[in-house]
Amino acid sequence: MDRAAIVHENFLRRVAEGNLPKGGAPGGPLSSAEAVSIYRSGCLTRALDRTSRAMQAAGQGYYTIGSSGHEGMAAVAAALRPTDMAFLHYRDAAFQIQRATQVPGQSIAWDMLLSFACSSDDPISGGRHKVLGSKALNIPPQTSTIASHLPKAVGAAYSIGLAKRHPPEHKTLPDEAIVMCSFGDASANHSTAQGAFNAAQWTAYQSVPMPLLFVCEDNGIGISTKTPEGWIAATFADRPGLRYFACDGLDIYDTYRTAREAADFVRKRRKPAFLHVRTIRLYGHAGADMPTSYMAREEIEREEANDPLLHSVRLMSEAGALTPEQALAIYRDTEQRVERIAAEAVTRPRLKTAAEVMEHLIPPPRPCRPTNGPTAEAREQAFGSDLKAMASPQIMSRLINWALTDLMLAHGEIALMGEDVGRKGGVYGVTQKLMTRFGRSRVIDTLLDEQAILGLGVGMAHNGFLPMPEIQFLAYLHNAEDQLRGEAATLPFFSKGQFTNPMVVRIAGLGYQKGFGGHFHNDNSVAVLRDIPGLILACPSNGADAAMMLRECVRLAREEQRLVVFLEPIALYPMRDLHEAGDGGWMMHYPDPSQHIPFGEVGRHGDGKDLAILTFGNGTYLSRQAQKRLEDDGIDARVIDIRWLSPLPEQAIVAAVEGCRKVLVVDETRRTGGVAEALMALLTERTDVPHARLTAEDSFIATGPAYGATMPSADDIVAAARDLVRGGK
Ligand SMILES: Cc1ncc(C[n+]2csc(CCOP(=O)(O)OP(=O)(O)O)c2C)c(N)n1
Ligand SMILES: [Mg+2]
Repeated sequence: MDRAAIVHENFLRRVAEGNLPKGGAPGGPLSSAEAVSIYRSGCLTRALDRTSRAMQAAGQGYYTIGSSGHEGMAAVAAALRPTDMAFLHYRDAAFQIQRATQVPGQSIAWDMLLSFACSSDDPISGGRHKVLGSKALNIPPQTSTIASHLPKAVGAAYSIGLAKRHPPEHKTLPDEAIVMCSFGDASANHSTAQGAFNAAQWTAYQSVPMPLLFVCEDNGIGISTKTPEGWIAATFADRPGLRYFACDGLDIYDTYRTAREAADFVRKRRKPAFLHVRTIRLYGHAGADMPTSYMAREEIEREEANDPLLHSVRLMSEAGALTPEQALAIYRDTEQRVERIAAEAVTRPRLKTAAEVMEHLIPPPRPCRPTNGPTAEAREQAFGSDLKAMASPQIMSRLINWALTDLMLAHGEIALMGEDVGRKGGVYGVTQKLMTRFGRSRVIDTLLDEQAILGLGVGMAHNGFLPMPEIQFLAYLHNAEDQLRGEAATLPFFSKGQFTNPMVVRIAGLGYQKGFGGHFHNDNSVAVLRDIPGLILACPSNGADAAMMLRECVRLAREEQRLVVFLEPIALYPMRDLHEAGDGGWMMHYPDPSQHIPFGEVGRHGDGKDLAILTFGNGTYLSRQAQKRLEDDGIDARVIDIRWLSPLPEQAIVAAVEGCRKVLVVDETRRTGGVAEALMALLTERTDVPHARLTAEDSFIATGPAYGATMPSADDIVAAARDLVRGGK
């Protein structure tokens, strides 16, 4: 017999015999009605676990990670409000079921069974993934990546205080709400989790509001690896800025009382707390896992003897809330009800085609209040003497700074966050004066942790803000990349677009800083960003474009709820001249705030027909230099700045090279996995024009005199263009 069946039989037998496990007396504020409600949620959790296994065995269900042993989480839900956003551990069916009792109009068993069946009727993911989650219950769906939801829980908690002072148009959380996130004991060790605890503590330590309840469900094991005895208490009981609470998760009275205390502490003091719920895991990690292969049978049976539902039956009986006979009847009724509903759920439609699966990769647009932009007085006050400087052309970093200023004036929901973005104004001065202009709560000097920075953005977006996190250098995105790849980008997919985290992530990157910094300050690889479904990657090549593209990126995030990465070529921030010293050819006038470059529109310089140079970023700058030299050679070239690196503006690119005899792709990213691969494929598939590419080597970047040796230079472009045009290839 499998362990799920054994636990079930034990329950029936022991309740009938009155052979219930010993434990403390029921105590605390839990009312009888509430205890019964929590017990019902536990029974439903148990029945769903068993049914999910039966469905899988019948080839009709696809998910068996259970919540059995963790039924006490229903008592945690009862201690919270449904408006407290909850980022849940995958074992928290009981939490979600109990929360459903707090919100009218829910059909939780039906909803969960639809998700086990991967039916397209599943209200949270539409059959895309088995996730807990519900819009009505304020439970955003989670990925399977353990702990990756904790950084955004910190962000969502931070957002509540800020939203009280600067309410964003799309605010979702009430001022008195708190945020809850839960995770397992093994997950608590993950560096992502540790980063989130630290970020919450670091924030609270400075007396900044951080109403966040961490809930650790300690069943003593992660798949097959035991957590050292006492480890969670030893490492969390005494951390600065984090109040520790502990309860017995097998006892719904104790769990409810302690969770109430913890929630009250967080709600009143606006400080984070850590609730340690000691629990057990019944029948292994998931359906396919055989705990007997790594645990002694006696140990497994000892745990099974401590079934939390048996504890609840005893406790409720002692409290006079419910007799064991009544408890047994509820258990049986629930089983039968779930079986009936499951029989119906498996008949519901499932996703079939790629188009159906992909329907929600891109979030839906949302209505936004129209804005006429800032008043002249507001601009005068914010810009001060910069207004005069607008009369003359400026370098790119300054134009981005002005664009950010205008955008922040126009949209109160924009907040910037990153390392050194505030007081210092960024490593390259791009965010200078913004903290003075908009205050510390909208221009946030964060701690040094990229996961925390992106998590802050994702979480704040859950509460209606339009975050613009900054990653100081492209190479430092990689340690935190999952916050974009696994978390932010998947959210609309997992939730049918019901939850979104629109934001514009600014990243300073790419190479060509003359001899400064070496590889980590000149990272020239964007492959990790280009294959993320739904993510928009923009890369300007000059200041005027940067300002107009940034406005479009903010519009895309604000109105279309898109996840956008704005890649700023560092080497072009201070660039003044184009062809010769003093020509000022790369300085631009600040475009009027009404001007945008629409998503997918490419830039074009010249309309020569001998050659089209297809490029972006620094490549545009170098190709413009090459273009002039080629002209002297009698080669008439046009330079096309593709601007949008993902998704590629395919139509616009094909149109822009039309009528040209040859196309040269100039790509400063690596030969392998670089943008040129996609451009070459596009030209092959969609045009008859002969084409070639000039790319960076598959190398890291050197510091010192060889800084540019592995990337295309203007000389290289000229040589490659001559070869291509004259070689008749
Ligand atoms: C980042 C990451 N690494 C590995 C896994 C595979 N994995 C799934 S659950 C799990 C164990 C988690 O144990 P714990 O946090 O104690 O939760 P429990 O399952 O015991 O409730 C592991 C290693 C994962 N999902 N995510
Ligand atoms: Mg565990």
